[in-house]
Amino acid sequence: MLRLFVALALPPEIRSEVAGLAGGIPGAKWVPPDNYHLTLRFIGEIENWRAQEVDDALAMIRGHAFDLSLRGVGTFDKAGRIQSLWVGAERNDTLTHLQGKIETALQRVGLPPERKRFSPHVTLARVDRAPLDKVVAYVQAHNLFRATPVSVQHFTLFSSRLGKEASVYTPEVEYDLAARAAA
Ligand code: 3AM
Repeated sequence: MLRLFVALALPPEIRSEVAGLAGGIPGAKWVPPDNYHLTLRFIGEIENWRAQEVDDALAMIRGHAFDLSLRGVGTFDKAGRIQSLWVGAERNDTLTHLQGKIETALQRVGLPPERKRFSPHVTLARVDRAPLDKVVAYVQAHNLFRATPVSVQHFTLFSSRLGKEASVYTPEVEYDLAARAAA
């Protein structure tokens, strides 16, 4: 069995820009910068033969390169309780389109549809144990964050091993995106 997800890896320069945001909330569990990624589709535990089908399906996707601009911070909550803190991504039709193609490809090989609406983000921290007022103040203070735009030329199938401290994510396969035509 493999635990898999499809995501955009982030280049080291962007990881260090984002890492500059970490800190300042007592009780927060910050994601190690090596683990930063933008999830396109969480797959979960699947059999190896099915993982092969997933890989084949992803390899058929014809997507286009695009510029990714990370900006702003926000939170996700569960049952009214704030769970995670993230950096958002500027709206980008090429990214949305790519995510849609991945979703369609994975449903075609028999994975159940993702029910959650795609909300592109890079998780910064788990904050379920942090005081709410501190998280709110943090979001207000960092709302204007903007990273240098980065050119995305592939997407990646990652495997994930759950660790005690942090999960270990391993890029298994990279799928190239076609270069944009010169303007
Ligand atoms: O991209 P983020 O950090 O929001 O939380 C996990 C992480 O999300 C999420 O998949 C990404 C890579 O691990 N994840 C983990 N378990 C999940 C599950 N059961 C899940 N997403 C949905 N359902």
